[in-house]
Amino acid sequence: MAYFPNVSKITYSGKQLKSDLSFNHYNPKEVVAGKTMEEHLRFSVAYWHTFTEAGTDPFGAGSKVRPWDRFSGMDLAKARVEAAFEFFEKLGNPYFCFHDRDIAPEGDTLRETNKNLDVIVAMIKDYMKTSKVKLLWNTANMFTNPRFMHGAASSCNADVFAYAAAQVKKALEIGKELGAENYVFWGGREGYETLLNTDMKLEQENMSRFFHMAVDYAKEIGFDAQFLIEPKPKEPTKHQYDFDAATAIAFLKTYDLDKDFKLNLEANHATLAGHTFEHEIRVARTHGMLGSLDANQGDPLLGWDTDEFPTDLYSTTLAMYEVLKNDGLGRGGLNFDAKTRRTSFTPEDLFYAHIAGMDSFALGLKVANRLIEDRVFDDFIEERYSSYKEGIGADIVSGRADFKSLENYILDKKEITNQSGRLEQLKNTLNHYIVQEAYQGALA
Ligand code: XLS
Ligand code: CA
Ligand code: CA
Repeated sequence: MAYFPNVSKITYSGKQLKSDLSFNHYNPKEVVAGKTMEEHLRFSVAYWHTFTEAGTDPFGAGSKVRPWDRFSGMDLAKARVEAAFEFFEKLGNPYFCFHDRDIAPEGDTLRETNKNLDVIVAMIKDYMKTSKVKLLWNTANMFTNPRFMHGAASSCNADVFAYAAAQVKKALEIGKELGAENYVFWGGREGYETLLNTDMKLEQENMSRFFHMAVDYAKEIGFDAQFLIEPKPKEPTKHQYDFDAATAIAFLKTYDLDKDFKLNLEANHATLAGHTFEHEIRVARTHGMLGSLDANQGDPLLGWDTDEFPTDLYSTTLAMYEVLKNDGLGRGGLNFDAKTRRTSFTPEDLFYAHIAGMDSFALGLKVANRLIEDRVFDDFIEERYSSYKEGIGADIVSGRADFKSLENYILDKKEITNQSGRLEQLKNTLNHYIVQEAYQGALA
């Protein structure tokens, strides 16, 4: 059955200024810095936004036209799998991601819910035999059902902790069954609204207990996915425990989990935390904790998680700059945790949106590679810190210096000379690189 009859296989066309149902920059087999674009970018489609999201907002009912919506219950779940694999085939994304509750409806008990999951997981496994698409990561939704109102692993209610544990146990088994390369923990409601009713220490300790149990169980069943924590500062709770990359890393180190986890970083979560996407990626990569990326963007005029498709070339370029400097994403990928706007309601919009995201990251990759090849920032930064290469600077870096030797060195020095940081000049250079690459892409 064709759920997207108006769309055929998306291919690279180049040359086009006006975007259509083809790629202008994403050319999967094109080699950049020794690897194909497909290998660098490892694009993934998010099941929830693409196959279950209806376009509701606090003021209105769903607006999205989805051909599978004529079904309900398990039939709907099955129709979504059919639609998903038709979509993957046409878009050519190498990966996808899902929450347990995206793919199958809940039953009256966890046992019934798990039975529903078994049916759909078997169906997905079957499709994966003939499809090229692989599972980048799966995760457990422990935030939609009202039972998680106080959190999951951080809930004040031990029964909820037990429920969450059983749910993740099943999700790990599913990840193993489908060969997931990573497993994500986003703490949907792991946070608090007010300290007046919260035992923060116990909640955080319980979260760490939960993560250790997950690591142990994955080892027990031989599920070797990379575990990832996804930071987010707020929404739905007012304060989320995994606030940002630095907070999540401190948590992981405090509770002796940093060897078993890396981070899944999302652009919109970065900006909600008051950071740029590239800041979060830089923090993770300097700690060796960069796992995977949720590729989207927020709206600078709105203070919430809008999950827009990424089209901001500065953000995609600087994100890919960090990724290249990290020597790639390893087992991670670029997952479009993004939804079409409420007004972009047709099935075809799902393709236009993914094409926009893929082209934006492909262009970002090309620009980032040229910036690195030409050592645009590297040379500048090297020069900027050159005072640490010799003399007193070299003593500081090597550990030879102490407060007394530093005082001795500086006490009678009459003048200190600084160099300009050349911020505006560097930004203008970045503009030139983006524009030139975009122009070449349009003419390719
Ligand atoms: C929500 C999160 C969520 C995670 C997976 O804001 O981005 O979608 O990526 O649970
Ligand atoms: Ca996300
Ligand atoms: Ca988000």
